[in-house]
Amino acid sequence: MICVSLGRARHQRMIAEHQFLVEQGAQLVELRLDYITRAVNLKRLVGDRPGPVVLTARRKEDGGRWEKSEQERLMLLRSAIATGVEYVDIEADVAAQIPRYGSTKRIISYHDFSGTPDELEEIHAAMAEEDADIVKIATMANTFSDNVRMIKLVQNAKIPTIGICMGEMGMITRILSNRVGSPFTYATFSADKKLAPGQINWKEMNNVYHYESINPQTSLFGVIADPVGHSHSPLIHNSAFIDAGLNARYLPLRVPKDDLQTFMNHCHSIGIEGISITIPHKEAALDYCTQAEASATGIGAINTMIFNGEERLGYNTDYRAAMDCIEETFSLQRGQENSMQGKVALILGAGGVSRAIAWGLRQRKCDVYVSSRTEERSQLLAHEIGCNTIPWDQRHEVKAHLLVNGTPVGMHPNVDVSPYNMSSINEYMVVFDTVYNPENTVLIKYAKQTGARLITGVDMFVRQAAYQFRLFTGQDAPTDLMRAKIKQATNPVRIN
Ligand code: SKM
Repeated sequence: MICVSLGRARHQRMIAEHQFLVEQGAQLVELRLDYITRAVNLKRLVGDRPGPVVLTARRKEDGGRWEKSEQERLMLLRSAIATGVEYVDIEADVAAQIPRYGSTKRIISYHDFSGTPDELEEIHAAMAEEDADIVKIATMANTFSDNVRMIKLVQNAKIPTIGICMGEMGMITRILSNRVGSPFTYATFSADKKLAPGQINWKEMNNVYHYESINPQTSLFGVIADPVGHSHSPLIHNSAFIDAGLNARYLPLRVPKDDLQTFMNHCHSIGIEGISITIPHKEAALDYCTQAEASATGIGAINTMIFNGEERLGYNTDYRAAMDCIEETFSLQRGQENSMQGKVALILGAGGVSRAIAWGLRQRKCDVYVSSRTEERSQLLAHEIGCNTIPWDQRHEVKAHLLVNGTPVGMHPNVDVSPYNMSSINEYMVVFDTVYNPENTVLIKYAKQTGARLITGVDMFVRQAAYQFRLFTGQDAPTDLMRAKIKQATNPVRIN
C-alpha cells in the first residue's frame, strides 16, 4: 500500500485534495497537520473523510512545520485518536505521553535528517516498546550501505516496520518497501510538493515502478549514477519489463564516486541482478568486472554489468548502439572492418561515451579527431585509442564527415547552447548528438536547418537500453515502446 502525504496550509485545500486522491484510488493518505496555518479543526478535516488517514503534526526538528507549543501538539494528537482516525504517527520520545485509545493504530516514528545511526537496531527495539502497531524509522542515507542496513532491519523486524532512507540515495528503500515486508510506503502527492527529501511522486510510484506488484520474487536491476534523478533509464526499462510481463523492476541507484566499492560489496545482498552504469562510474566500474567483453576492455569503460553468482560481467552497449546508428546512417555493413576508411570524424568531449565511439570508429579505420575543453583528457584518450586531438578553439577547422557530440553541452537544464557552430555544418555531414534530454538539442536543430543527416541521443539511448534489456532478461526488447516513452519524456508538448 502507498500512503500519500498531503501538506496544505488551508483545510479546504487539504480536504479537496484528499477527496481527489481517494477518487484516483489512493488507499491511505497522511494529513500533515503541521502544514495547516490556522487552528486545526479536526472535525472539519476528518469528520466526513473519504478514506483512511494517518494524522501527524511534525515538529521542526523532525522536518515539520509545527510552530505552536508542544503541549498543543500533544493535545492535537490525543484528540486525533479520540476522533477515531485509522492511524496516528507519534514520535518515539513523546509516545509515552499519548495513550492508546479505541481502534486507532499507533505509528511510532523516529527521524534523523543528518544520517543513519550505527545503533539502528537498538533504536528500533526501544521504539517497539512504546506500544507500537507500526515502527517507522526515517533516516538520511549518506552511503549505499545505509540503504542495505535499513532494508535488513525491516526484513528482520518482529513488528511491522517501515524503514525509509531519505534523500536521492535512499529512494530505493521507498520503492522496495513492499518487497521487504513493510506495511506501506510513503509518496508525495505532486512532484513539486515533496514533504521529505527523496520522496517519489505517487503517480510515478504507480505508473513507473508499479509499486503494488513488487514482491520478494521481483528481480531487481537499476542504474548507478551521481546524480541519478535526471536518468530516464528507470522509465524505459520498467515500461519494457511490464510490457514483457516480467516480474522485474529497475531502480534509480545514486552512488557517489567514492561509494562505488561499497555498492559493489552490498548490491548482491539486496538482490540486484544487473545494472546500467553512467556518469561518473563508467571507467571505474570496469575494474570491478571479473570478465568483460573485448570491446569494453578496449574502450576502457562499461555501461552494463551483470551479476551472476560471484561473477561480474561487463559490457559496453553504448559502443554497440552508437556503431549501429552510424553504420545505418552511412549505409555500411554491420561490424565490417575498414568500413569507415577514408572518412573523418570529429568527436567533441573525451568522457565515457566519446571513448566508446572513438574506439569503435578506430576499429573501422576512421580518421578520428577528439576535441575537449580539458586538453589533457583528449590527449589521454587519443593516446590510448590511437587517434588525433584538436584544441577546443580550433574544432571548427576539421573537415569532418561525421560530427559527434559526446559532451553534455545542450543537455537539460542548459538547453540553449550548442557545442558547435551552425556555420560549420553542411548537408554532406552526419551530425550525431549523444544528448538525449532533450532530443531536439540546439545542435540537432542546426543540423536540421543545414540539411545534414542526423543521429539523435534518443536513437542511441533506446538502442543501448535495448541491448541491456537483452542482457538482463535474455529477451528482445520492446524497442518501439521504449522509444515512445523516451520521446514523450524528452520532447515537451507544444501548446499553441
Ligand atoms: O550508457 C547509458 C546508460 O546505460 C544509462 C544512461 C542513463 O540512464 O542516463 C545513460 C548512458 O550513459
